[in-house]
Amino acid sequence: MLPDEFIREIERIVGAIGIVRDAERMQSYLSDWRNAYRGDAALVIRPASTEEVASVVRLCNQYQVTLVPQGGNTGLCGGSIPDASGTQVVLSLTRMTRIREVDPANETITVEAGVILQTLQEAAAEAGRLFPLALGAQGSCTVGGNLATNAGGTAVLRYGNMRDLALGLEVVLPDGRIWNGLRGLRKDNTGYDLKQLFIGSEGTLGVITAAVLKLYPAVRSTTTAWVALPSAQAAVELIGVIRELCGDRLTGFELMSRQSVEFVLSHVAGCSDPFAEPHPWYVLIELSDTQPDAPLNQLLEVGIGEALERELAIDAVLAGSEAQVAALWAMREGISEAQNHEGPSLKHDISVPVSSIPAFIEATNQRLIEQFPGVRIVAYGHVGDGNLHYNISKPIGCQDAVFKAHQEAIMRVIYDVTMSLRGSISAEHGLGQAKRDAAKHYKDPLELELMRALKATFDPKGLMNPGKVL
Ligand code: FAD
Ligand code: 2HG
Ligand code: ZN
Repeated sequence: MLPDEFIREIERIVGAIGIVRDAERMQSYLSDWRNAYRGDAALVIRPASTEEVASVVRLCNQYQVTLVPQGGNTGLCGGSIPDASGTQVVLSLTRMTRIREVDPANETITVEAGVILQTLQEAAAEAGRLFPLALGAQGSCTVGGNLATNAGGTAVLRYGNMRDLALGLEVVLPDGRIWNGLRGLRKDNTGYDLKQLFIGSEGTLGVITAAVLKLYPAVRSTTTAWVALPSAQAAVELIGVIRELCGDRLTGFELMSRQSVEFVLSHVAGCSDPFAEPHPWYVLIELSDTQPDAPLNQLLEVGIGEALERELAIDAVLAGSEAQVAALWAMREGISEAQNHEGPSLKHDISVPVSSIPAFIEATNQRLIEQFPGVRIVAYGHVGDGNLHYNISKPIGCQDAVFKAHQEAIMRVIYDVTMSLRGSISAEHGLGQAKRDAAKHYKDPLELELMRALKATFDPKGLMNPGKVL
């Protein structure tokens, strides 16, 4: 129970509009979109400015109340969900939605943490620029959440992840002080790069309230192809072919197993297989250019022609209209949702060197099929970044509880192979609560020790998102 005077003081800071106490209205803040994580909270606080965030955090520090920062609540590791105690406070940034500045000459945009990613993309487009982060949840995830998880998505290959796109941050520290690091500099070698500590820290070091982000020239032509492949090895070789031919115009290269596509075909309305026959693997390739009439179709046709000749590809279609482009991306972006219809999915967001993707798939598939007959392997993702979503659905007819009992053992197989290939157990989704214990097991003890030391320096009372990451 929070003391009455604490609640009165919070209400004085954010007003009645900035507080949610009603049990029903609180529900959407207490579980994630898959309903995989559920918690409880004493209060949801929704400040509207950096000053309000600072006053709230200062008060929480004074009363030793623990805080869970939350943006669009689309994270996949339960990082934005409070624990079950009912004593934590959810700090929602969704009312901080100002675009503070667009500076086209500096190619930057300064936005508050609650700005929805899609709104940011639209604001950049209005200024004749591109903000390149793109992911399936872009209609509801926020810039603060993107930064706090160092989100990746489908254009990392060309533009990098959120870490590469941020030039400056404004952060409310766990004691309520405001760090104004909103510098739009591409060069700044004045010691440690503090913003990088907050990026990817999943709300455990402070509350990100605003950021200066990089803009890029607007894209004026794109071409998109859906290619059927005989193997994951072919995908890795095909990236090389396309890259050599197209250089930086290669913007997206997304791999999907047949199982992934089958789930989409079964569950996502309006999707249809571009080919008459099923194939083991598919890639969605996107090229883009800043010139309106760049010869992207011809380039991609040459690349695919070479791939067909070398038997790296079996078949291919180039999208002939905006509607076809959207339909192909809908197949790719629909996998997450489609898999939810098949019961609980065990998510493993791994990365290995791109060259090791085939070895990873071969070794893991083999071990899983041997040890857990019937499991359905839904492997897909950003193969150009060496990042696979190696998700597992239960065998047909298996009870959820029976399947979930194998969760730990399945995870061990996947992460053991990942680590044997010098990979990572979280490529882009973070650790949250989902992978905190696995990180303890798989991360270098020295790295964990340094992380704990940083946490103790920034947040000595352990008030910021406890139980997440560490
Ligand atoms: P939340 O879920 O609200 O929070 C995520 C974490 O950040 C939590 O730990 C929270 O405490 C912290 N946090 C949030 N805001 C702040 C803040 N202002 N200050 C400090 N900490 C904060 N991710 C990818 O990387 N690539 C993808 O391709 C991708 N695709 C997705 C597709 C779907 C359909 C879905 C549902 C998710 C996908 N994600 C992807 C997951 C991704 O992490 C989130 O979509 C997004 O980056 C999180 O933003 P959010 O605002 O929803 O954050
Ligand atoms: C994607 O690339 C997202 O589609 C979601 O990162 C992955 O749901 C998943 O496992
Ligand atoms: Zn992804």
